Amino acid sequence: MNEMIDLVGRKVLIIGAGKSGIGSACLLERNGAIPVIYDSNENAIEADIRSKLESALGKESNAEIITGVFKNEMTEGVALTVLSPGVPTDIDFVMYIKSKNIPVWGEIELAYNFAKGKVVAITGTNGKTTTTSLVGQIMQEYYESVYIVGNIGNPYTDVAIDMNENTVSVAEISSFQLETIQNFHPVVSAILNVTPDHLNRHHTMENYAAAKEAITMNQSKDDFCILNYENEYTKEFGERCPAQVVYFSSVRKLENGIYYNSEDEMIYLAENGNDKALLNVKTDMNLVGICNIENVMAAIGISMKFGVPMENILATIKRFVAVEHRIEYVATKNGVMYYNDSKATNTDAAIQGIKAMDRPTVLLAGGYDKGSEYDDWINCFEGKVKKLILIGQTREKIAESAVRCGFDEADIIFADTYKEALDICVREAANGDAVLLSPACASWGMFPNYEVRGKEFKEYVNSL
Ligand code: UMA
Repeated sequence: MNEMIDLVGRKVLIIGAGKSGIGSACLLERNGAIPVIYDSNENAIEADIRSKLESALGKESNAEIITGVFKNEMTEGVALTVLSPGVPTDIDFVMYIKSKNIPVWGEIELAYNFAKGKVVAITGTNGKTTTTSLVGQIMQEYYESVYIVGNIGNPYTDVAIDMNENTVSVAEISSFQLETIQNFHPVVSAILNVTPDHLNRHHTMENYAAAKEAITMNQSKDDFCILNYENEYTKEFGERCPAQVVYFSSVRKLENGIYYNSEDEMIYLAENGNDKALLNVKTDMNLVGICNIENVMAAIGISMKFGVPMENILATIKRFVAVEHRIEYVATKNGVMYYNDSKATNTDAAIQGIKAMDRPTVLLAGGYDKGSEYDDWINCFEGKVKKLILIGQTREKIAESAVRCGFDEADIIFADTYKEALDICVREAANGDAVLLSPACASWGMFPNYEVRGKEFKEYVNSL
């Protein structure tokens, strides 16, 4: 607990009544503070928020709940404000709270002040969820008390008070969450990559990069930071990072660090020019694509520096399967490898899916029309897509875009139902090919959500 602020019997203003806000309110109430939950959504219903809170708390709550327009008097007697990650730090009422010298923490900072044990924290524009899941599994298979928390969808505040001195917290931390930390101090951190994203919130690339960099702000040379040598930003940051840096590279041999050699498809650990082969990316990993080779290298760096023996790290990597619905390998049937990338509900995500394929691919795509443009995605096919099977509302639009980008019209097939599309995929795929479900569209209209779309794909493949 932060000794500067005694919260027992004090009011704490929590902004946002989503997962983080409810987690924060429970943690505070369990520790004797009086939560005041404020949500600026005018349509938010106080009774619904109370019911979510009380079911999480397991008893009646003393919290005050306020929705709609912010009123300055809400800050009277408030000892601390806790922001949910989705609340911008520069909006008027937050600026007002700061002007009253009321400390403003994020949900991560609040949890950290109650948590025990050690933290490893992972950020980056892409790959954080896979890397966090993999590091989480490596830690869970080696240590007794491990929690996987943060942006991955499990609020850190939900579990902070269950921890002990030996707990390891593996935290996925977004740039939003990093804007509001103060004492948060991971012993090992990682910034996987920084490319333009969330600029509506951070306004400039510099601000966005600075938010990511903040993951190291309480680190010293006793700590470690794992960085991508092939990302312009993270490479440069390594030169001024306060922690000891371990680089990974998917492109070149490093003198010190972890690198991938595409010639023999092996990942190496280099220490002062001495290289040790760790694993083969084709036979020792169930994840595909350069992005996942990078995620695995980062996970090796994080776990190794935290103290997990290399043989344990490698054993878990061999067992680890992809996060469900993200370029998830399903099975090989009649020599055809099937991948479920149903979570690719937009073209950016679908680009990662197709890039991960290393063989002729029958691509199943299409779905609900969100008004997206498809050219950038189609231009990433790079001759790998041998047939494009299209379903849903967007099938004509995708086909038009494909033909415009030079894809052969004869290789586009429309299906009216999902079952028909799956049958066509099986028919069109030959020994040595891949079938990839990576729709680049939301599932609505044909499915309630992308999970159902992915599960039906897997059921179909497994029944072949
Ligand atoms: N709200 C306000 N005022 C505002 C903005 C929001 O009152 O100005 C209210 C909304 O009306 C809503 C609540 O705040 O009731 C939502 O809070 P939130 O957006 O912070 O969402 P949570 O449910 O608390 O979920 C958050 C993360 N969401 C965001 O960062 C937007 C989740 O990441 C995270 O899993 C969760 O905390 C647990 O830590 C999601 C995400 O999209 C998955 N993250 C982004 C990403 O991955 O790219 C950063």
